[in-house]
Amino acid sequence: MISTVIDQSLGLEFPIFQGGMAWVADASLAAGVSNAGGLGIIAAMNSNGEQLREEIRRCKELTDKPFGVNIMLMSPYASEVADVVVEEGIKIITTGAGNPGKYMAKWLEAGIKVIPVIPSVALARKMEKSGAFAVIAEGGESGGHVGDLTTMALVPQVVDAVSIPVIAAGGICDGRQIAAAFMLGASGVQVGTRFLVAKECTIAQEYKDRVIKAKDIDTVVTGKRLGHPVRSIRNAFTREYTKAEYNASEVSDEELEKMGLGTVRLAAREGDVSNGTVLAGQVAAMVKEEQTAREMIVEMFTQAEEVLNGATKWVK
Ligand code: TUI
Repeated sequence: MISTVIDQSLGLEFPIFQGGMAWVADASLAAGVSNAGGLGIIAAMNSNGEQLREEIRRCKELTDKPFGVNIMLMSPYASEVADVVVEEGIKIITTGAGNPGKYMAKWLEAGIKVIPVIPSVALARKMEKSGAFAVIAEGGESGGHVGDLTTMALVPQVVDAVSIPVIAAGGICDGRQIAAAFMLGASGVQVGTRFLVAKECTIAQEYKDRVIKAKDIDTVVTGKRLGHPVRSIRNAFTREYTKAEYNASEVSDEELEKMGLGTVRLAAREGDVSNGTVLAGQVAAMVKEEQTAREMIVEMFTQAEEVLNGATKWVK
């Protein structure tokens, strides 16, 4: 059995979080992961306050286990949903794509454990000072909005810099990668891409099929010019977007911004995996089959235990 401060303090069976994926992480997936012994997380990303409230209530019907809410700080609804989580008695919040500093006092006062995603040591330190319970150090292997550093380089640097627990994210989808994250000093892991093909995940079948078909070099990063780089699976949309992105004289920032609007929803909800943005991490190629969240988590942690138990084989 693998047990750390993360599962012990959050009331989980396994120290694993499900990433708060935009247009993906709804009550069905979050409850599925929580019922499987991990921490399911609802993405507030695409919701206004009332839509999030409804999703939280749906999740409460589907599980009596702890679950969290991820707040994407670039969302136009961030301040509205920041209040709804307090009103609905959410106990664990993760944040992404920004600094949650201005909401911290309110959340801490409500007794919420705040666990920000951070792409750098500086932000990890800042979050520790503001009262974060833990941080999620996310490397650029991950899908969606990415920082520059890799998980391998970022996690040990963050572990050295802060005294709160560190959860590793980016490039993790099997037990070897979980074991490696623990070796780097992490106390838990966050997994996104593998859960895209969970049975409980409600995205379009075409999206799941595209992830399962992906090869090692199939993900690309777009959006650097606008300051929010995003990793997704290469397709007609990323080819068009990249052409526009590197053609600054003919395509303005506003036009570029417009090109990306609605494309994550188009892929995830309508299954248009050619013209939509198929957000996924570099481990997409390792994701081979649809399984229940429970099957995935048990398989990952059984393998992590085997790997960790054999970890001294090179030590003479
Ligand atoms: O947030 C994510 N992943 C996401 S958000 C998202 S929605 C979106 N869609 C299109 C364009 C942009 C976003 C899809 N995937 N992961 C967590 C994460 N947070 N990665 C990197 C960061 C981050 C970056 C900068 C966190 C804090 C930060 O702080 C800058 C500052 O304000 O100091």
